[in-house]
Amino acid sequence: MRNVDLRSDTVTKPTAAMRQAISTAQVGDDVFGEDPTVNRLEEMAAERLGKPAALFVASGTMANIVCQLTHCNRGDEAILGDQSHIFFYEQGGSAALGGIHPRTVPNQIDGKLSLDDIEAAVRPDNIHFPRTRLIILENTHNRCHGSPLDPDYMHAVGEIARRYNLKLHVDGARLFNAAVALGIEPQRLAADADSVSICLSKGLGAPAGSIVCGTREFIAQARRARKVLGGGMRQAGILAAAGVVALTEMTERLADDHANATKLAEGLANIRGVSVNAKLVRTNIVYFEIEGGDMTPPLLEQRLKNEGVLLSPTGPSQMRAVTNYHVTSDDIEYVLNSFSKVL
Ligand code: TLP
Repeated sequence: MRNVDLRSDTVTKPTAAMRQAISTAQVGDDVFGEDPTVNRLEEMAAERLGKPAALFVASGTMANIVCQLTHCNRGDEAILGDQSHIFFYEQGGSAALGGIHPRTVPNQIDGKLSLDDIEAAVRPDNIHFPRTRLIILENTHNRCHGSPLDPDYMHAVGEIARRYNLKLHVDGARLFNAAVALGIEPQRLAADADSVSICLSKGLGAPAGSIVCGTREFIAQARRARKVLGGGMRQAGILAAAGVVALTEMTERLADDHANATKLAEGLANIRGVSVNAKLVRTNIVYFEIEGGDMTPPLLEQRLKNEGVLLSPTGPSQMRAVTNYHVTSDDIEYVLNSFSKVL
């Protein structure tokens, strides 16, 4: 029986080239700034994102909290989407650890926040109000069909941030997916951001790690935030070595994941009992609804598991499938056949 794991792109295992790079990595104490492989990865990432400096951190969640702690003081307010990963899936860490007040505005279906909503959420100076400090965008947007946000939109939000003297953070866990889908260099999507995070351990396949990019001053402060969170990782070059391979060898092939996701969505659209809008699928994430009958996401999850197909329930009638480099076009056909069989 096949094993097709579509629960997330986080399930990807390191490639042979990564394991090779790990085994020969030069390392040192990164808290002293002496790990040559971490330093190299940070330089590479900063260059790819068009920022002066970068910081290697343990995870996407750590990247986001490090950036928020660096931009905001306790009691400051951050404007972010009501479907954003930071608001939805990070335990309210910004409030719990940073005393940062989240001000949500609705995410549109394509992951954007309306410019009017953002502007209306900026607080005037008033003794009753928290101080608005930060705007946060997510690109691609996980819970909004993996939609890529385009550079014109990023720029328009950047203009609002500059007009009101706010900072802009971009949760770019899948920024390379966005760049590949839009056919542009990733730095165009980072140009308006004061900080941008990217994940190495999702579609890019590294075993762990994310990177934060920004100005030298910002990264110096972010390094302090990382340390207080317990993220000073010493001989982290062992992990960074895989990250170097991720950035050099694994970005362009994301187009294959996107093609497979489209194939999956188009195939699912023809299966009775499933509803999906294949036009919304532009990267590697497919959300679909289960319609009618007695079928529920946990039941379908179990039946597909019996066929060797893994995916995640994400709501009362919603499920998510995420393509990744272990999943071939042939696997997608197998998955579609499995759906037809069990539904
Ligand atoms: N997303 C995971 C789950 O947490 C939902 C997934 O399977 O998609 N930003 C975005 C946009 C993310 O999608 C994720 C992980 C993170 C941040 C956090 O990254 P990690 O898991 O490395 O802390």
